[in-house]
Parts: sequence; C-alpha cells; structure tokens
Amino acid sequence: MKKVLITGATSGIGKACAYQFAKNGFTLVLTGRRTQRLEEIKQDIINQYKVPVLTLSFDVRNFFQVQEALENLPSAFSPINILINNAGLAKGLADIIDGSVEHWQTMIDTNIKGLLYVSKIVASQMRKAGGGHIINVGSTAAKEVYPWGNVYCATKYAVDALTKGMRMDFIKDNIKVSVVHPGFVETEFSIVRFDGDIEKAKKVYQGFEPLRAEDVAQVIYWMATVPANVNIAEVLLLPTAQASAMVVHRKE
Ligand code: NDP
Ligand code: 8X3
Repeated sequence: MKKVLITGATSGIGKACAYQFAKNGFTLVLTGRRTQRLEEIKQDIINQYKVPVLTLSFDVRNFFQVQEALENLPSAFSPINILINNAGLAKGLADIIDGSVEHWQTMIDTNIKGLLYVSKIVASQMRKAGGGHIINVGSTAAKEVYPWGNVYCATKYAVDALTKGMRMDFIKDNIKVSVVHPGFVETEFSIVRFDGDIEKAKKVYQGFEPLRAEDVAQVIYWMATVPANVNIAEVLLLPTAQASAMVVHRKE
C-alpha cells in the first residue's frame, strides 16, 4: 500500500489527514514534536484501521534532526509516496515595530526552513524511487496579506513560491507538487498564535462556521488520489462564510 508522511500530525489538519489516509488503508509516517500525542494517535489508528504507523518525533526547524529521522526509514515505511508538508504556525499579530523577533524567527524557521528541510530529504528519496507527490499546506495568507499578519503571510507566500519552484524542478523526476490554501480552520492554530489564550483564539471563529480540519483533510486526500496523469496543482479552500482573508460574514 502507498506510504504517506505527514508533518505536524499531532493536531489539527495533520492529525485529520492521518485518520483520513488510515481509513483508506495507507501506511502512515506521522511526525511532530509532542511524542506522547503521536503515540496516542498511533495506537488509536492501529486499533481502528489496522494500518502500519511509524511515529517520528522531531523539530522541523533542526536540519540535523530531520536528517536523522527521515534518511533511514525502515523498509516497510519507504520510499514515501506522498509527503504532506503541513507542520506550521503563526505567532502573534503585530506591526513590524511592535513585532517580536523571536516570533519572526519561529515562523520563518518552521514554515519556510522546516518545509525545505523535510522536502530536501524526502524528495531525494522520491527521485530515486522514480516519483512521488508533495502536497504543501499554504493558506489564504499565501494569497493575501492582512494587517499585522506581515511575517506569517510572508512565510506562506514563500510556501507558494517554493511550491511553484519545486513543481518546475521536479517535473523530470515524476514528482507532483501541489498546494492547498485553506481559509479559517478551527484547530489549535489560533491558540498557538495567541500563546495559549483560548478565549482570544475562540473569537477568531465566532459568529460563522469555519472549516473543520477534516474538511481540509478530505480535500488533501482527493488531491493525493487523482489519477497519475492529473496534478491538482492548487486549491483555495474557504469556509462558505469567508470571501477573502478579511471578509467574513459573522452573525453576532
Ligand atoms: P495546529 O496548531 O493544530 O497544528 C500544527 C501542527 O504543526 C502540530 O501538529 C505541531 O506539532 C506541528 N508543528 C509546529 N511547529 C513544529 C515544529 N517546529 N516541528 C515539528 N512540528 C511542528 O494548526 P493547524 O492544523 O491549523 O496548522 C497546520 C498547517 O495549516 C500550518 O502550516 C498552518 O499554517 C496551516 N493553516 C492553518 C489554517 C487555520 O486557520 N488553522 C489556515 C490555513 C493554513 P507539535 O506541536 O507536536 O510539534
Ligand atoms: C491561517 C489563516 O487567516 O488565520 O493561515 O492567517 S489566517
């Protein structure tokens, strides 16, 4: 069966992807930093779906850790057929004067460098194997900048640019490269952005029905399972109540 590697599988969109692919019989490699959560998800998936699951706990910001974890996957879990570059985050909302340098470093190191590190290792295995599929998780923030979103949006614009670059560079390797750009999805994203302030995070999704992580996972699964000659290169996926990054119809 095909093997899918999902980064950021401990929560939100990545976790929903793990269940979506498991339900359809895929072999899973699940990654994230929170080891305990990875273990719980692994056990639950094995119990429910009886598919092989490998969990690897590492920080995508550390190239050495990425190499150690992914360069020598056990044969039952390699080569990876589908890579879902999902691990990512936003920290804070502020203009450049008030913004935190630490927040900028975290976002740039995770969303851009982390995606590059994982892609470098996995794409090299795909090249050797004669093909594969990389699906990047972008955002509406990759298409439109919003006030105080400056650095987060810049990292997602970079994901969009890297998607296009990789698609060109890997065309000869039979590696599809795609991107999904979700709008508001209620996950742990805003809790992380607001440093654990759950009330503030809840307000982001108040008065309208946001996407669920499962909605995004279904679309990613569809992108991953169309025929070999088809590449769903880019999907913009919005809640019905969202028209653009800033236009959301809220019923207060
Ligand atoms: P969550 O916070 O629920 O999940 C983020 C995941 O990323 C977690 O599993 C986390 O795992 C992992 N992660 C974060 N930093 C690192 C790191 N340094 N190393 C390894 N893993 C890391 O948020 P979402 O599910 O919403 O976010 C997933 C992706 O979707 C992100 O790229 C985000 O930018 C994007 N997105 C989200 C939207 C939303 O509205 N929620 C909309 C558009 C895009 P752990 O902490 O265990 O390491
Ligand atoms: C996440 C969507 O609008 O909260 O990428 O930044 S937004």
